[in-house]
Amino acid sequence: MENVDKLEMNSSAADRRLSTLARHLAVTINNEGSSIFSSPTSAGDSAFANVARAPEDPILGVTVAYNKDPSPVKLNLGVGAYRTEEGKPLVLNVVRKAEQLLVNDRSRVKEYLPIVGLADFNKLSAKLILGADSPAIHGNLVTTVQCLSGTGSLRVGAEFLARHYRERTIYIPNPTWGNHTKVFTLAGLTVKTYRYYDPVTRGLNIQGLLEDLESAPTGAIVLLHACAHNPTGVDPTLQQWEQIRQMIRSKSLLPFFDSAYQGFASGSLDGDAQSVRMFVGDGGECFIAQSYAKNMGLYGERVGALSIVCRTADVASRVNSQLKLVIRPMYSNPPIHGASIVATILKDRNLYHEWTLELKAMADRIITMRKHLFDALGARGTPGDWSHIIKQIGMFTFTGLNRKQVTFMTKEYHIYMTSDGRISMAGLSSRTVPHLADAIHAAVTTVV
Ligand code: PLA
Repeated sequence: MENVDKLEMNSSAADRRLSTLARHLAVTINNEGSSIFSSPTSAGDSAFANVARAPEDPILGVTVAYNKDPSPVKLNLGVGAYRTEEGKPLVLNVVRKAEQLLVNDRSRVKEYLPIVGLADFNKLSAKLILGADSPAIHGNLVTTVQCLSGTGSLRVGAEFLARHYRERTIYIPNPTWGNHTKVFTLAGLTVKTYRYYDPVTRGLNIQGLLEDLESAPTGAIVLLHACAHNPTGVDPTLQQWEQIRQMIRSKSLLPFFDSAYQGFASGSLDGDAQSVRMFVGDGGECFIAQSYAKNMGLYGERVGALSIVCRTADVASRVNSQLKLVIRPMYSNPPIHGASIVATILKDRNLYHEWTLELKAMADRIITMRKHLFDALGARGTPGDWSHIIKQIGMFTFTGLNRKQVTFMTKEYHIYMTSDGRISMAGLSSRTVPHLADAIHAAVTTVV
């Protein structure tokens, strides 16, 4: 009998997922003005003749378009990927060193990792975000699983919540990283938004944010960007974080932190973890998805971690057992190389120190680019207040340029960026700032 009940429960979860998927696809397809039933023109007898062409991803598709452009002056400010002053991707020195150590160690093998990943990596990742002296870690209240970078960590966390948490609505900020809605919807959660950014002040709409959280149903999940909010570059102050924390706890909402930029906002790993630590410090529960893509430059290695902070050690260990059931049928277990690099760096005092210096240098270069761009627009007398360029935090500037102006800049200046006017400051260099400033000036003065 019990098994039958379980089966029924599972099948209704599966139904829910299927209908969510159908809804999601319907939206995508309608946006494209076509339908899966539209008849093909040249697909012959293919079993997939009715597959509609999907649009490119709004962020990664920018790189696809950039790669096709033969112009020598083209500039990719779409995806958030760090570039050097020479415009080249950067492999951190400390990463090269760690890789050398790994290669030289002949005792290392390529066996499968456990389902939850590399144990050292998990422990060190929790320590990195929560702090070495975190009582939650010392009390074994935290369970951490290695996942496929930030995205995979969000997805595993969302899948767990869809199966085991009573409230299936997640509130995400408006705007937010474009993939959040898809990750959470396809995991079976219902996505709603809370007010975040005020286009008039180009700052945080703290009033709207608090009101929206106040009217959320008790227990709802709330997605928070731990630091360097993407795409706006606007973060709450510590005082505002405290207001948010109080609201979340008073309504028994469940915080889910997305920490994709630790160290990139302020240049300090501890500084950028303060929001998360504030929430963990109050003894309440929370989820944290960590990515090493940006702060260690390990983009393509797909290294990340999901930590769930629970009330008791016993709950944490039961949660861990269920996370394994989420992961095993999805990708069985995570890859070994990137996590080994991270663990090598995090556990060695000298390598860790070297990493913090390289990270600070990346953060500082981004801040310098902000200043250069701001000055360059000032020098051109570009109409408007551009002070948000130097006020915003992290990898991106949310310029305020509209879709038409973005299209103009791409067409006339070969500058690639997302259509919401977000530019990756990490993709700029002293050499390319004048070109961008010229383009923005032309867009603002000729396109409304
Ligand atoms: N969360 C946020 C807020 C992000 O901005 C990104 C990456 C991720 C999670 C996922 O990163 P990961 O899976 O690679 O660890 N956002 C990028 C890239 C940098 C992307 O869209 O995939 C961006 O350009 O917005």
